[in-house]
Amino acid sequence: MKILVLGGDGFCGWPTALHLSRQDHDVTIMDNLSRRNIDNELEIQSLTPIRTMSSRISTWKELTGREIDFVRLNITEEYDRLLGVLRDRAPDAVVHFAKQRAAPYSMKSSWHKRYTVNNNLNATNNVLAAIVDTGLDIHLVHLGTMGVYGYSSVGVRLPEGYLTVKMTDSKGAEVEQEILYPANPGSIYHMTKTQDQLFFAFYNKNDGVRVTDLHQGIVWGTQTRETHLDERLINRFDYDGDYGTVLNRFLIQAAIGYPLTVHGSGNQTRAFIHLQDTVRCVELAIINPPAPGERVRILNQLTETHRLSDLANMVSQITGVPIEHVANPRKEADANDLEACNEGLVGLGLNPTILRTGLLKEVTEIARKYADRCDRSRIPCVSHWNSEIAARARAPDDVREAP
Ligand code: USQ
Repeated sequence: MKILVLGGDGFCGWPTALHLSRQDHDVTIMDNLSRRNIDNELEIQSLTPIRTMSSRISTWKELTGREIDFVRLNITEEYDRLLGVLRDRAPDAVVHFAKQRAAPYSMKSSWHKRYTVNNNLNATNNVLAAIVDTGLDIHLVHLGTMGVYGYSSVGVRLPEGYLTVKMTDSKGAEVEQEILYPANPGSIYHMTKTQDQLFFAFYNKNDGVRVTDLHQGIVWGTQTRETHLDERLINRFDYDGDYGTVLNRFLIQAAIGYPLTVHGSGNQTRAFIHLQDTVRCVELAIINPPAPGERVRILNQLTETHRLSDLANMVSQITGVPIEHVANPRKEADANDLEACNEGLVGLGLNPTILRTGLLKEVTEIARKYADRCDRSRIPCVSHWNSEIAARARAPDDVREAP
């Protein structure tokens, strides 16, 4: 198949592009390299030494003989070029990773809120409008988030995107309808993902665009079978307070002997998936597109759920590094239950990587190996969700609330 990977330079996009290329798909990456520019803005670097895009692509060709094309393009701002590339390549599928994907970054300031909204929403709308303009039947596979459902305990297994509701009509009869599960975002970033869902529903209803929206949990791990082939293909690893996600942060913290930073009680429960399973899920979504006329297909992309304190305990037991409960910089429930259906992707053939077996390998192969590139001063989370939380963080220790 011909596949365009938007955001193919990023943490999930790069390994996905390689995986699809290895499966003999004809892959083009489109990216504006914004993630590398954000590294410059934040004065931070990936723990792993990532190479330039041209070096990545030439290494891949040298090792496998396969070509990956690269188009440097900002899909939020360069609509005509985006449309031109879509017409020219006529892909069967477009995978859409091209987003500002960090919740703390999206909450840093009003500038970061506005950037995240402008960038993410216009990116999605432009891709959909361009697909319609081509007149081609292109399947859009989007990387959404489990965060669209929110993290309040509801006591039921979260469905895959849709919820059946019953209402009473004016004559007293019961009416049943299937609606998108009520959106409940916990950050500006997550809010853009909830709005993406409305774009998909509209373009699907109005123009018949075929869309698969993958509601992904928190990704852990760094390498996939393909990025592992050569150090020049290595994937990025973020550990800083803005871009590092929780389990990968615990892994590098353990590697450098930094007490594991559990926010608040640690009784928050979240969904997780290993990066190797991410790339497999995207492939499964591409090769099993929705039928023409089918509504937006929503699949929950997670393999496990864990309480953060259980995760921290697991890493602490493996490495002997202690846990520190720090004041939570986010406005989020201090404790929640989470159960979610993932039968869709399992039914298509996903065979999950289990966290307990992969953790130690990740600590030794990545975190310890590159520990000398870690800047300890960038570990604390300095993005506070609102002014009250920021003021509390600035207060002297003796008046600060215990977590
Ligand atoms: N947390 C800690 N300690 C830390 C960092 C985070 O306890 O050092 C906590 C946070 O307070 C939060 C949880 O860990 O309760 C998850 O935070 P995270 O930074 O790992 O993940 P999140 O901000 O939710 O976002 C990440 C990705 C995003 C993706 C999302 C999936 O950056 O792109 O959409 O995971 S999900 O969480 O399922 O919505």
